Amino acid sequence: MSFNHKDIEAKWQKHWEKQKLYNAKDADEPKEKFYVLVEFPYPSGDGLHVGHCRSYTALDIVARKARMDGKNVLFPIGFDAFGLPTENYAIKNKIHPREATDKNIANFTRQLKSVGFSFDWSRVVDTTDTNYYKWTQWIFLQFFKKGLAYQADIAINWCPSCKIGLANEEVVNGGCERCGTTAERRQKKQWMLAITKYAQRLLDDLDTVDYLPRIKIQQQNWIGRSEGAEVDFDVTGSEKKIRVFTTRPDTLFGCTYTVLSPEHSLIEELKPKIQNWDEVEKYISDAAKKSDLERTELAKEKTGVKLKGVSAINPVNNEEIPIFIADYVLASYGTGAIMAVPAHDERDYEFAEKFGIEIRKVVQAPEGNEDKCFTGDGTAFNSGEFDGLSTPKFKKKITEWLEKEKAGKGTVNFKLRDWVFSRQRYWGEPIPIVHCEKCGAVSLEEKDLPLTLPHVESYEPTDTGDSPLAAIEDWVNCECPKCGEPAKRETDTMPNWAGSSWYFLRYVDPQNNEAFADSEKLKYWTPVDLYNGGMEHTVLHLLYSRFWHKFLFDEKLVPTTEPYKKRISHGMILGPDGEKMSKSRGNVVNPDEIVEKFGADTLRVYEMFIGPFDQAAPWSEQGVVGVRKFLEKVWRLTEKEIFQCTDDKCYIKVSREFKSLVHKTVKKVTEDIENRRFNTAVSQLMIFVNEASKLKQIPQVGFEKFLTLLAPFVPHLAEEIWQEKLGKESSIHLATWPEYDPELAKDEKIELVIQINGKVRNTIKVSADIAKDEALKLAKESEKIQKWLGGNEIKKEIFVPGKLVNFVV
Ligand code: ANZ
Ligand code: ZN
Repeated sequence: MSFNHKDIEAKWQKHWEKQKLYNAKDADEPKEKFYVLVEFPYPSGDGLHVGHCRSYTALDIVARKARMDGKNVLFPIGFDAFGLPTENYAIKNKIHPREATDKNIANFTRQLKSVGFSFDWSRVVDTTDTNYYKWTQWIFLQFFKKGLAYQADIAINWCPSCKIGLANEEVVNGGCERCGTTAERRQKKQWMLAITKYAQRLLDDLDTVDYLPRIKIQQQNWIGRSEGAEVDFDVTGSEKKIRVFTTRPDTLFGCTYTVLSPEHSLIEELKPKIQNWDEVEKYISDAAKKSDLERTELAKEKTGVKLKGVSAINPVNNEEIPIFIADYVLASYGTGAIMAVPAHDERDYEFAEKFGIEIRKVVQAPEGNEDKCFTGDGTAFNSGEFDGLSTPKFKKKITEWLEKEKAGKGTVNFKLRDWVFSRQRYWGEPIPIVHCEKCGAVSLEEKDLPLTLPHVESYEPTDTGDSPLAAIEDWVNCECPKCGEPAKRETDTMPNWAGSSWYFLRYVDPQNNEAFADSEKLKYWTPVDLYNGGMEHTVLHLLYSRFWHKFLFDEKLVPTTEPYKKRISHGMILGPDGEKMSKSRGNVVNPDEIVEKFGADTLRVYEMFIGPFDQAAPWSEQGVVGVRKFLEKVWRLTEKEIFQCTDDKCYIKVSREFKSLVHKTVKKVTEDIENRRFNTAVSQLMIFVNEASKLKQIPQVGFEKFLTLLAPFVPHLAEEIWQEKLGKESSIHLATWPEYDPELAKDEKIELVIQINGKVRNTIKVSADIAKDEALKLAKESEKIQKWLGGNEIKKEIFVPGKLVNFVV
């Protein structure tokens, strides 16, 4: 007998929606709040991805359990709908991006509902809704008022194919993140957000949040803090100085040349003195064509040109040294100039070898660790009065000396750059600024927000690099809000990352017209307690939204310094071939088909069972079938006699082991959900069902506990059994999470024997039902076994459950 998933799922989805079962209560609720957040999807034309379902199911389980634990849960959803894919789709299919977005959102909504996620649908946000982006624009104006949104004429990364400026974060391996075309450099006037002003706090406050270690590390590396010094080198026959940034001021005595980046402004200033200007000019124009990545790659052959007719003076020994321009020095980092120390820096070493420049050692490696280019810490020599100092001590001393001599100072540098906030495209939030000849860049008044996107006929990007908005004269031409004279609107729009930088705040109070959210509601709900999302968003969305949040905190508009208390990440679901799913590979699994054929409950359990939540896993149709069979087995349990009795004593009728299994299952599933081991929670539920299937009669107390554990994973089927088979009058999702007796849930321990080539070499105490992988792992890790193995390769691993492990070497 199989169950009819289509009827069951549709029936309960309708029922829950009517009951508003999953709507969060507002701030006056006495219950403890719990805010669970998933990254809202980009509603692309491709529809929901099984990868969305993995993340959403996992947090749905967490949210459902939290409700059963008695918490007031906020588990919202929305749509991050501005951006290029929709605009490109609209261009190609000749439909308005608004229309395309509405269509895609409707499709996503249908799909999300069909999987039975317990989202609070009364709080949906859509970043392209004027009631939403009004506040995105409003926040931008607060940045502008504080001078943190500013315009700059800068070299930006430009994708010649998408015809769009790219933030550094959007350039992957030198190419456009979306289409892969090699990014070029272009000078353009851009709106910028001063995220670098927050660099230190973004770094420091990582200590106050609970993020996965790999997420923290990625953010730290991206922010890239370097301590060092700036040192001024005089230029011969000139008033000008070359200011360099170095993390190794202790190597100053080994500096044998200096390098300016090809974009350095000093080059133009020194032009009258430079004797080989033609050569210099050619080198500069060649360098402009290369991306930063190409230029800094260690393996790349070093190139450069010596500036003939000028030299620099090393302040520590007054030595005259050559000045080069070379593209391995970037304009955008430090001061755009370096002091080169070939003996202790690899890139300088290569360069010096090629150009025949002196390589002078000044750091003695410890224990004669003789390398041709030693880059570590050591002891100074060839460094005058500083000889004998250790690297850290020398750094401190020389920095003091530089400050005393007014030849430099200690300083800190960050890799993080200000955020390029302009996009020359249509489908984004208009930047609410007017350009007036007299008053300059003037902000719209808050009462004039939202500044809505005008309807246009053509969204084609222009070759001039201007936004399509620039062509709509009656929109562009306006009055200056300050002086009333004719003025022009800003025609750039915001990047896709704008709307997602604060959406979690809007969920708290999505209909508010007076503020982006009510402050009492913010106080109750924020910060987000648990946030899950893709690793690919660690340095973009996650850092941007932390930055906005800190700014809003400084403006006293949000109550916490950090937006998210805890951040976790899921692994990707790969195609059945083990490759990333993509249309071109033809290995995409459509969740609609799985829901249709096997049911949402099966899809959910399968995606949890597929493997450890944080690791990538390939799709397997066979696995889906297996999970469906498991659910049918659950269904068949209801055909047994489920006998009622009021207390635990009724287990006696069945067996004591079964009672213990119930308590063990409660313990395991509880702990596994808390630690996001969804796959092993499912395994335990399967063990329970296998055992229960062997019984003729099942005590209802145990069965009910099992059903409540099952409910977050299998919400529809559990509800059907709960209400229709057990005759309960209210939803299982309002039931209380079961408790367990620790005594009964205790694992039985056994002595696991570990053999090598059949000889007993050790025993370890483990739980009786230890799984193979775990047993092998513990066996290998045991010290005695490591000794016996002595690095020999294991040819075969044998596991006898509950008894022994044998390694054949
Ligand atoms: C002299 C020196 C000697 C350096 C030595 C290193 C080792 P991080 O740690 O990433 O901050 N540098 C400075 N500005 C640069 C630029 N615009 N483009 C390319 N390289 C630049 O790196 C700082 C080091 O990178 C600096 O310290 C400088 O080289 C180089 F034994 O100065 B160092
Ligand atoms: Zn004006």
